[in-house]
Amino acid sequence: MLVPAYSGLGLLVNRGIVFVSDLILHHYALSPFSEKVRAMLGYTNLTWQSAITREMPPRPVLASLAGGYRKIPVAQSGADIFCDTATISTEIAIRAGKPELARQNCSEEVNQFIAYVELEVFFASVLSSASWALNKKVLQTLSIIDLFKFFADRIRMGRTASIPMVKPGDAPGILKQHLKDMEFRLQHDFLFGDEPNVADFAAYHSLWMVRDAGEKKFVRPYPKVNAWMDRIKAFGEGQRTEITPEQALSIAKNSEPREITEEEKQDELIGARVSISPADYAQDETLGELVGSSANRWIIARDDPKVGRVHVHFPKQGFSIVGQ
Ligand SMILES: N[C@@H](CCC(=O)N[C@@H](CS)C(=O)NCC(=O)O)C(=O)O
Repeated sequence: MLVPAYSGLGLLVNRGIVFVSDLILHHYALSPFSEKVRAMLGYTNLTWQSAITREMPPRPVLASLAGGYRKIPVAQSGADIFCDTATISTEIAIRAGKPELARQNCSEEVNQFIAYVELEVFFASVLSSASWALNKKVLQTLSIIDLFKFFADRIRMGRTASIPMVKPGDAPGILKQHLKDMEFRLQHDFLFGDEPNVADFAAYHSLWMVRDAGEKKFVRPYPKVNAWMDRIKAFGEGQRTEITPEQALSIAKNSEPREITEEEKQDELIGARVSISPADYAQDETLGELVGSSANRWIIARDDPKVGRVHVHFPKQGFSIVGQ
């Protein structure tokens, strides 16, 4: 059965109902944070359009849509562009009628857990997933030369980070401690109960990188973690259709950004030229005019010769804003 998103039927989401959504996801296969979103789209059984992007810049289409922001994934709905999985999750939560998929609707404990698994555990997992199996997968889309450029890019990203990065020698220890902790935590089907919330997807993608993408054995001794991962994997990735990045660009060009509410116009910086950037790593800035601000997000308007006006949404948490 097909029902439009926003219909209010979101509460009835189950395996049999497909929710039609307008979301486009700019992503690549081996991106763990993209896997987090794909798994959420699977759980909510939303329709979505997939625009595959390169594993590293230059990404000209994304530069037109999101400005300097360089992390992946980026989501899009017409001329609205969503940076960071925090804002993307909120968009999914709204469309699916599942508020527990947005971190601002979850407890402090859940938020602290997410902060830990998405920084320290994420980097420990990426470092621990290095393997020939992973290289072979990467080489399906990158040439050998690009593979070296990819490593150089990621080393540069680590060196310019403003947070202490996990040292390669510490990574396996951090990962093993996390796995023990997860095995202990998993007293129900999901981390915080019988239904998943955003924390499950936040914890899943790093371990997916280790177990499924890197094919490393770290997760093997933990039966509850394996069973939990299999449950999330079984959600699939929703109803996906492929489009090219250029098609996504023309969708943005032929759309108007959604209206900014009166409530979102109350910030004293509204109307100012600002730059917004992640505060942790890959801190490349996006410039524009601040047009909206709410408890959890900033929205800036930018004009690009290829797409015209777009609104770019950023979470407040983990990002910094500077007036120009
Ligand atoms: N806080 C970001 C983290 C995103 C992130 O680190 N993504 C990785 C890929 S999984 C990335 O952007 N790596 C650099 C790149 O792909 O250019 C989010 O939640 O979206």
